[in-house]
Amino acid sequence: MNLIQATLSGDPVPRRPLWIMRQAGRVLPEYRALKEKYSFLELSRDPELAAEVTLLPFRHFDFDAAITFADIMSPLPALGVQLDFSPGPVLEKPIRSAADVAALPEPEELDPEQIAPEVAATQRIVAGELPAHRALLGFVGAPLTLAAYLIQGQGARDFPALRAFVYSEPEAFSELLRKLTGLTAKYAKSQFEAGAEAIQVFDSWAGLLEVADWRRHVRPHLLNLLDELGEAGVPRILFLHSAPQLVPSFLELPCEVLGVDWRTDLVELRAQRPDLCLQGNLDPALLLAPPDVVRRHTEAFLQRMPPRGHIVNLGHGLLPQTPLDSIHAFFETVRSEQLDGVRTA
Ligand code: 1CP
Repeated sequence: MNLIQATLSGDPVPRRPLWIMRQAGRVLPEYRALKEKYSFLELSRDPELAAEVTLLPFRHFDFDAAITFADIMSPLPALGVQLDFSPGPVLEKPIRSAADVAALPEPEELDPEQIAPEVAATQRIVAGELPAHRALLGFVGAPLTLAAYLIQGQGARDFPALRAFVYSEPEAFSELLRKLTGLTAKYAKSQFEAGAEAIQVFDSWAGLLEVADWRRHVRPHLLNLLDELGEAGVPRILFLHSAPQLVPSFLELPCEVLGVDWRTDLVELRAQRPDLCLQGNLDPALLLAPPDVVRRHTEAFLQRMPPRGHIVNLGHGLLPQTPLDSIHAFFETVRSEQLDGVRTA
């Protein structure tokens, strides 16, 4: 059993598990070298290459988990959506009307083997190569976060096109989230079957709507997704970013692990929910500071945050310009902690 599994099941661990969001990508010199030869789509659609990128971080750091190299938008071609990356996702034709939503296929019509089959293929390769002490994680985008890119057409500050769509076409918005939920549930289950030991649900843009609108339009679909994964026995890591107003609501959603960004006090969250595994959550920008500053803040964080049921991570993905020296300082500080026999849940 690896440390992530032990933490999830409440077994004693010698230290807290550690992985970092975006550990496989742009901070690594080997990744940047591959990007000279291949586009993101070429890398992510070739299972051999994607498996190689998934494993690249281990040349530098003995993390406790591998995160599959893919993108939250990877399953969308199964809905007939054409995508490019520059560097973030860009849609040829954003979804802007009820008719656009109606034209998307029903989830029941989707063959799971046709939803980003390269991702399961990547995971089968990685699962065969990963030593048993490391966990393989899969991931999906949460329905709202996927809808944000689909409607806006690309990343944007606060996604105004998405918010306008919720006001002008609330029923079509709900239909869109229903279809994305069906797609995402099938896709997550196929990753689990291919060897992913847990699935992280990235709700990177969870906080775009006011709380009442989120409750009415978004929560039911997110709950359906989490319930469906729970029924299939898929361990769920639910991550929300940029949504401090929703942390209390997310605490009530069914998941095995809740991950939050750096704006939320993880120690307070632990006090509220002693039973739930928590993931995170130092500020990724801390790793732009000199290594001794990284070390000092990481030590202080570990001292404040009780170790039981804690998976160490940053509060969001590594920033592209993060120096490897700072990742080393973070990694070494977390790894040097010794917790003989602490029960983790
Ligand atoms: O370690 C890894 O890099 C793991 C693989 C991974 C993951 C987990 C990639 C590769 N993307 C993601 C998830 C992802 N993609 C999220 C959720 C996590 C988060 O909030 O950061 C989101 C919001 C995206 C969308 C996306 N894809 C962006 C952000 C764009 C924006 O303006 O909002 C970007 C830049 C991409 C492209 C992408 N995906 C992954 C990489 C390495 C890249 C960069 C491509 C390149 O190298 O040119």
